[in-house]
Amino acid sequence: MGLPLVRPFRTSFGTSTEKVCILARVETDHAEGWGECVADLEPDFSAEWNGSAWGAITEFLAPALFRAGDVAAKDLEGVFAFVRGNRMAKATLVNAVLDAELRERGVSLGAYLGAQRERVACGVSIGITDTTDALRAQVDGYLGEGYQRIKLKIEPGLDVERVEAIRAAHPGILLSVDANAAYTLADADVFRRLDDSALLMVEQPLHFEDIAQHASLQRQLRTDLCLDESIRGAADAAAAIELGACRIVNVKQGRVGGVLEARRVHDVCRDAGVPVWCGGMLETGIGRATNLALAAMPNFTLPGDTSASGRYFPEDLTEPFVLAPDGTIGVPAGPGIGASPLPDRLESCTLRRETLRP
Ligand code: NPG
Repeated sequence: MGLPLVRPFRTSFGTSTEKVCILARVETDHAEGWGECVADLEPDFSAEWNGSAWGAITEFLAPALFRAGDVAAKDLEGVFAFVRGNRMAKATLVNAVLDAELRERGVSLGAYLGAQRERVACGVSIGITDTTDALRAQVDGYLGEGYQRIKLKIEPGLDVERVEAIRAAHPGILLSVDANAAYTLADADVFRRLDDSALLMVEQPLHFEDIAQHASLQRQLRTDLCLDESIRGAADAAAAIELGACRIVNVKQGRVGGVLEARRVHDVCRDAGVPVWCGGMLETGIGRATNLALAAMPNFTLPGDTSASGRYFPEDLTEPFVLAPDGTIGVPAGPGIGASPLPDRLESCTLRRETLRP
């Protein structure tokens, strides 16, 4: 058993009841660093999953890191370039090595990335519920806690009416939907109907490889489309924007190969006048600390999915991240990601451990 979730999280591709992830702890002569892999138990959100990430790290990436010797984090992407894809696995080590480097220098990840705020605006992503009443109750609860934006997961058949019910109950809130690629262009009518609900955005309606189809759908809608799964890095972001496939981008550092590439995605979008926000993958406090630093960069102008620890876990792996009543969470100010696993907590939920040496 991994970390139990406070409630099951259902998306159009499946239901999660626990969090099981790989954590990399790198040790240098001077410091340790932590990186959390965002892959999950199954290859459903993306092609990567815990088994593939474990294999990529132990068989290819860690040996390449050791062969490279005294390598700086900024050069790691080059060291890993011989491995195609496997971005979640690469992100784990890039982030961990960068964390160690920054801890040694006494610099916070936020400062390193050019973060411009000490607190970030937080939204919450709500899984598909059995009933509309249950959804309304969850929305009310999260708004009461202060969350600044509500995102509803949708799937075919559980979309327009659900959204209309929430919009009717809360006319003024920032509201968005996320389809996790569950629709095709033949469903365009669903999204035309959603145009009347004044959504902040519709996230990833179509298959992740359907960039041209997203552009076609965007031309038919007033509501902004946002891409998540489709954006594997800065080049994808530039192409999607140029083709008119989206007007907003969800940046998940784990999905694009780590915080260094995430910064490039941020920059490409900023230069094109496209706002970004920080996505989430039900991360523990390690990944959450990383995301909070990223979300403090200037072009993260929309509230992200960086919710408080208590929204996910009865007990986090780190000291919990807490939402202030104004709907913000503080960016860790300590060196590196500014958070570490609580040793007893980590020990009690570790399922498998492997030590790799040069
Ligand atoms: O708050 O961390 C969070 C979850 C936000 O909805 C969320 N994540 O499709 O973006 C997503 C979804 C997700 C969760 C995807 C887990 C994959 C795994």
